[in-house]
Amino acid sequence: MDIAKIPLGEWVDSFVAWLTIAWAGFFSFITNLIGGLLDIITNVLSGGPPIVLILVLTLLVIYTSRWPLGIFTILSLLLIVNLGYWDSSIETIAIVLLSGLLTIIIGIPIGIWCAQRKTVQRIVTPILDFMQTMPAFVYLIPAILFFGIGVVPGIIASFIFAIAPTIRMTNLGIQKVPEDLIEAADAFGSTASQKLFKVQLPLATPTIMAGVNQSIMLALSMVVTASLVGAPGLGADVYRAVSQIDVGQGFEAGLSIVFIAIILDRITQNLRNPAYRHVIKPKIAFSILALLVLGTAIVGVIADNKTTVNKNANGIGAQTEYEIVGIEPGAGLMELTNTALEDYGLDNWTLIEGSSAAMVAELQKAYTNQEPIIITGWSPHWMFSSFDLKYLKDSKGSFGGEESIHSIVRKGLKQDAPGAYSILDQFSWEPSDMESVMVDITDGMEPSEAAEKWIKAHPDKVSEWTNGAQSGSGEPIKLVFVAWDTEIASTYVIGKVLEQNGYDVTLSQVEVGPMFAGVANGSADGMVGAWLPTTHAEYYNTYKNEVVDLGPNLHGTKNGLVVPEYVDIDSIEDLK
Ligand code: PBE
Repeated sequence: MDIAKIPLGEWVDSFVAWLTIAWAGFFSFITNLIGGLLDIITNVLSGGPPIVLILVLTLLVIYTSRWPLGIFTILSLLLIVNLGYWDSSIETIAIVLLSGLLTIIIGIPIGIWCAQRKTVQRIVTPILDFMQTMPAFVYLIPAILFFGIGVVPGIIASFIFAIAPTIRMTNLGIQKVPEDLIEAADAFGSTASQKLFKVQLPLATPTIMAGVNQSIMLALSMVVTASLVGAPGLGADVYRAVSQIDVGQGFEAGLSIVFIAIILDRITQNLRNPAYRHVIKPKIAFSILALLVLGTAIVGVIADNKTTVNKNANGIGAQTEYEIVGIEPGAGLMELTNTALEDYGLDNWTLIEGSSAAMVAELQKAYTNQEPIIITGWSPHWMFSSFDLKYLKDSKGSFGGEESIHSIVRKGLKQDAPGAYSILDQFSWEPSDMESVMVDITDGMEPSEAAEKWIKAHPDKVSEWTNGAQSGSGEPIKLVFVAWDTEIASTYVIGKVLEQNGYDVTLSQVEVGPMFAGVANGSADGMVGAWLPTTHAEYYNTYKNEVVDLGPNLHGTKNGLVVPEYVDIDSIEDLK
């Protein structure tokens, strides 16, 4: 069949590009609004010492769901504090509460509208189906472009993913109100709004609350996904654990999520019919809670205003909100940046965890608007040829000096596939080679095409790598890599070369820790992305006895903090 591919992806790209520019004002309004609301919620939750919130939550659980669950609540929350996940938990609860609040504010009215108008329901239902089945990851991509990286795109994506049950259940609840009650209301001459607020909504409340409960649980299930674009909290802890293959941390953070899920689930399930409503009237109990929340919020806002006055409003810190845009939590560069923050005494700065792709998107966005931004950067990288950028001077040498990238293979590869082993061993090229592949990929070429193009243009180099290597006869070779632009380029090139020499090559994209661990335990045959001696020192030291280090395939890399030329600071010291 020779029908040209429908450029659906390109259409979506240009639509999103147009939205990003045309609606920039709207998006930054939403970003500030959601960011501001989240700050308030976080301040309320962390207003006092942890024990205060623990007691309040415990009382709330006892009141709504009886004392046995109260005991569970206090014990599980104390365990979270003990394990050191309290701050992350607060961040997570705040994110979930805010997403929940948004689904209520927006979802219930839409649900009511659906119940009242069949046409609306007919339009909304397929949209909801679409929103729920489209993998939630996909929302993250435009969300980064619209709302930048950090917590806001995470909240928006969670909200889109979570809103459906609230809308559906509101609609259902209202439609299920018995016909005779509606007729009676009509017979007494009630207006439409009297009917809605006095008959339909009260009768539908249990169903609506079931929807809200589900929405909140869905929002909680999004926390790990949201951390890929920089949302903090327990989700980020889990992501970091995966990235560094830290089983213990993964379990602890995961367990904390489970505890929070149970607590939030029970509270929202029983909110309407508290177990001890006969002891204390719900009105009184919830008024006390509301006063407490309001009081803390007001005190928090006042205290917040006082502290911001002290900050230098025009400095680079204030302009970037003291945020450095980072990459994958397990990357060596992240570790180096944390060391640098310590070395230079920059403890009021936050390093945002996310991914290389999210970092580049954020850079692109800031660059277009000529806004100040600080990123964690490395070379070789195409971003230096696409944008005017500079490294911040690192007088204390926290980022180490020039490094090399090593090829590392599993033990036993030499015996099993000697040809592949010697090709990987002889693989070596220059930063400029790597850059030309990277540039083609960023310009829209498929990585495998770009690799092929480079191989065709550099037959002498390639023949040095394959020199004397015996050809394979279809043996499988599995290379692992992390989705850094550098490693995408090198892995595809060497993968193609191995393929052309008779091997059946699979490339598999993983996180940093798994890349090393995979080669060490033999589930992968090799990788060409170990930055040494500094960047990946920790992983290298953990696994060096279980792998074969074939030495450098490229010299002259660099890591550091990077800003656009138009940002007028020159060294890391200037961040003080
Ligand atoms: N990097 C690129 C990696 C190594 C390759 C600098 C992002 C890291 O920090 O681990």
